[in-house]
Amino acid sequence: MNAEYGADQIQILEGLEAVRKRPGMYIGSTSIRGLHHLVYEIVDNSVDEALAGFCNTIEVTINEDNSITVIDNGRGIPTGINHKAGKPAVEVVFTILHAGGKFGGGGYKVSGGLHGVGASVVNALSDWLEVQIFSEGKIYKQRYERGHVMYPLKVVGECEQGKTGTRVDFKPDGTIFEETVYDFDTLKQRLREMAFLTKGLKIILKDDREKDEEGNKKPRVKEFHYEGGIKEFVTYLNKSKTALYENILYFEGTKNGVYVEVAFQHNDSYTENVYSFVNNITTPEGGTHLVGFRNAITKTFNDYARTNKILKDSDANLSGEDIREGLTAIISVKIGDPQFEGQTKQKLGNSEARGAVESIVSEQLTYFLEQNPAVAKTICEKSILAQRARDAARKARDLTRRKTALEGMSLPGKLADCSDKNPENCEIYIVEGDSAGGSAKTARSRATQAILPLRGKILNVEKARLDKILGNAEIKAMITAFGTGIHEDFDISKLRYHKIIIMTDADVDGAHIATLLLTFFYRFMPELIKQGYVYLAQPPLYKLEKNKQVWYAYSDDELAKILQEVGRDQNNKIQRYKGLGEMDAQQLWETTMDPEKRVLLRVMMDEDAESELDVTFTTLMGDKVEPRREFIEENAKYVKNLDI
Ligand code: TSJ
Repeated sequence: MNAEYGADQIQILEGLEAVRKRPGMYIGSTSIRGLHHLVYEIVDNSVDEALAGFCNTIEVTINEDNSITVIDNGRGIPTGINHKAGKPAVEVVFTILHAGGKFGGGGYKVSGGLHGVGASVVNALSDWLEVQIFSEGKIYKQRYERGHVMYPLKVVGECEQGKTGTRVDFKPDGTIFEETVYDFDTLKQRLREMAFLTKGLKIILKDDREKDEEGNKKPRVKEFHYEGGIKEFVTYLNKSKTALYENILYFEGTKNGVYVEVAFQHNDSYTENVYSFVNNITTPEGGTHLVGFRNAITKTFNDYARTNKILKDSDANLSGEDIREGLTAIISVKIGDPQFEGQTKQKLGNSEARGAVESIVSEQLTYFLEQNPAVAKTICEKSILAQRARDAARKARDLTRRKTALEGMSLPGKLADCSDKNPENCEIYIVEGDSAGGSAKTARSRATQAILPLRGKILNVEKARLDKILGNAEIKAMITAFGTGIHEDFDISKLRYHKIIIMTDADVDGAHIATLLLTFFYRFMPELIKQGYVYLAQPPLYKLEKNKQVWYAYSDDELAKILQEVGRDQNNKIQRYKGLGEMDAQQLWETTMDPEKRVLLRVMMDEDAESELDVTFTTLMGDKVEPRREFIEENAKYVKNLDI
């Protein structure tokens, strides 16, 4: 290390030490989610380069040792001396907190979202990190270990004259992250989203850990490249649904310094699927851009319906909700100085974004509707049907509300409730079928375990309107048992059980019922899943008996292991459980319900790529066979546990 590095170094190390001391403050968490965020932080820089118009390909590789390589073909991080810091700009980027993008010429810098961090944070939280820059026929390189510079930036070789770009390799620090194994699908989903949001950009994801049957390296590769950008995003989200018209409505423009892009299409379902983004970062709590979009479509469709006598003078206005029934939409804005608000800083606050989205969408949508009267009519008629159903649903809901108020919250008759009244201690088993429900009632620990048996298949909420859903007995039973209410009435503090456990047969029908239940929770009480209250019970697949001893196996692998241990001979009896009903109460308790012995799977969702969850549900639950076949084919090879 040469003398120039001395003085500055002290201050720099203090900066990055702060990151290592409180990693959660900079990367959100040190869980598997934070581990994946490291990749997004690096890739964001390459996406910025693409947005500035200098890069069209990004390659991300998961290496065999779970280190990550990101390569782009942009201009390369500047290697010249940054005069303020007295060292190469690239070193500033990696060693000074929050330095990303504040150097060099007036490139269009739009990143800076949720955590507002960057390359230096990734560096601080990596065992080692290497950066290479390809520029003017040379390859520059610098290496860091846990944020410390190992040597000054140096030229390590030559490349073709015209080649430019940046390569970063890093290995997350195993003493900081709880988990260090990358999940291909998690990266795949977020990178696909990034590609949709940046039209023309090609993102390649490679997994170098994959082997073929003989154990030879056989990388898994996925490529995302959408010339249509968010228009193709909407097509993708609707692929398992039936669109109401062919067009994807697409509007774009810049106003008040805000670049606005919106794409949407209606399908024949009853759910609203609107995703909003700011600078390519998802805003799950919405914000001003979403409000602007909603205002614009509500006003424009009502104006159109009045002018064209689709709504008569005596008819009430269509509500925003009516117009958004079955709507799939992407709202993407790019803004220089995004302000995030709300509890989790996931809500856009800039007021200029509301006006920009509202005026661009109103103006261009009005024109579109005039040019496409058939599409306009289809949407208005669908909205009017939704309006009527909403009136019916309100009556149904008022009735249930009044009932609960009058009868003081009467619990469903089929529920065998637990005696403990502290929700933290309580769990509810949602059990497939009355017979298994009976065994579970006998087996349970009465103080803390409640049992709610459900009869047969439950209603697919993807395919029914609210009034019908709220009239369904099984759904009503769950809503009253949980105590939280639904949708805008939902109140997590009223939850009566802190574990909601789905217990179904370990077969295809059981998996289907579990998916139907998860779909219901996701659509009506998503916080239950987001906050980790929902679990899947794991009943055993096999029972093995030998010399009056009993073993249970929860997978084929486990059965093979047990057989190896106890020896395979005539007198051992293997029983394949086809359903929960084949177990008596004692067996059900021992294998599936005893908190000391059971295995529960907690249902989690990837909040960094929420749109994918909808695609998974609708692909699995929808009418279209082809997308479902594709999904299963693509995932069967890799998925052992189909988590959502
Ligand atoms: F910062 C980083 F390490 F996270 C990172 C940055 C990682 C990767 C894989 C790529 C990049 C990156 C940065 N790719 N491209 C750029 N571009 C610039 O930093 C750059 C180049 C030239 C100019 C200029 O004004 O001439 C400005 C910028 C911001």
